[in-house]
Amino acid sequence: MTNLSPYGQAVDPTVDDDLERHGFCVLRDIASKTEIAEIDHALDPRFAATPFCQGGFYGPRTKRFGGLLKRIPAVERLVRHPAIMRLVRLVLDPWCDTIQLNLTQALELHPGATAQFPHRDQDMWRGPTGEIEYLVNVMWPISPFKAENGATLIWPGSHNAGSTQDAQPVAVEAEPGSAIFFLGSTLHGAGANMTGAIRRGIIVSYCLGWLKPYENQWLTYPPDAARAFDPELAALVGYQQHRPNLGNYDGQCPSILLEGNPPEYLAAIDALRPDQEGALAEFLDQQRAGQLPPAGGIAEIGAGRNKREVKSNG
Ligand SMILES: O=C(O)CCC(=O)C(=O)O
Repeated sequence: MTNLSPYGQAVDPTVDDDLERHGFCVLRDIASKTEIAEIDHALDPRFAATPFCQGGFYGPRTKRFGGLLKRIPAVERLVRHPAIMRLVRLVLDPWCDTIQLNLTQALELHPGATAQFPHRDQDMWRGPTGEIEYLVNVMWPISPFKAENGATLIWPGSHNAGSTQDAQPVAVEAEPGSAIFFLGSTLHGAGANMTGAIRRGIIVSYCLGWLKPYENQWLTYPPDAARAFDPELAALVGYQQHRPNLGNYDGQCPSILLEGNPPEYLAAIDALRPDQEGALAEFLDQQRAGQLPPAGGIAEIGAGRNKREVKSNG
């Protein structure tokens, strides 16, 4: 069966295979060139007013700014593109209850920019590596990405705990309307811009809902900004709980802040996963029947998917 995205294009089945084998894939022509040209135009005034970055990682010949959803509303179409969201969920869903937006950033690589320090984006968190994918990244070329103007360099096979010894990067060339999708564990960096023209792109990244995102989404989109968002977009920028109860506001889902001023006194309400609801119901039944579990029993709530035994101190 052909899987059609709402853009009316068939979803290319080879992308999943590329992503698994090489740690990246390119989704060609999934947005219209007109749509990208409009976004490009909308970026002009802000780039003109934005100073160059400071520091060797960002690069002194680059310009960047975030918060794209409040600055250029059309970026929502890229952020929530169905073909992208399908892949995001495929990679991240096994490790979390909800996914969240990690970053939206517009980036210009000016003539003379040197190649960026190769890095893995997930290294900003200090968790175990080689087991979990914490993040996925999407680079949307706004100008054509060519080897000469600094197309993103990716080390194929460097994902998970892949070795990079003797490995060579590939310059991922792509046209506006295509998306370069890579894992948080994939080694990459911007190439050198050896042309006389600016290379422009938009980075959108998504991470596990229980992590601190790179761009502070709640400050970038406070309730006054997020109120105008579609509820699914608001959830993506953090107005949702990650069960159990993570990211609550006075014990409730933070989306209550989008409905106006919440009452001063709120009842905290459990937000638990079904498996936790089940364990809790069993516990409460036992409690009601006077069969309290012995001290040192199994604590299910808050133990995540991998149940952990909690030792009693008593
Ligand atoms: O501009 C690019 O091609 C990659 C940028 C990047 O990886 C970064 O800024 O962390």
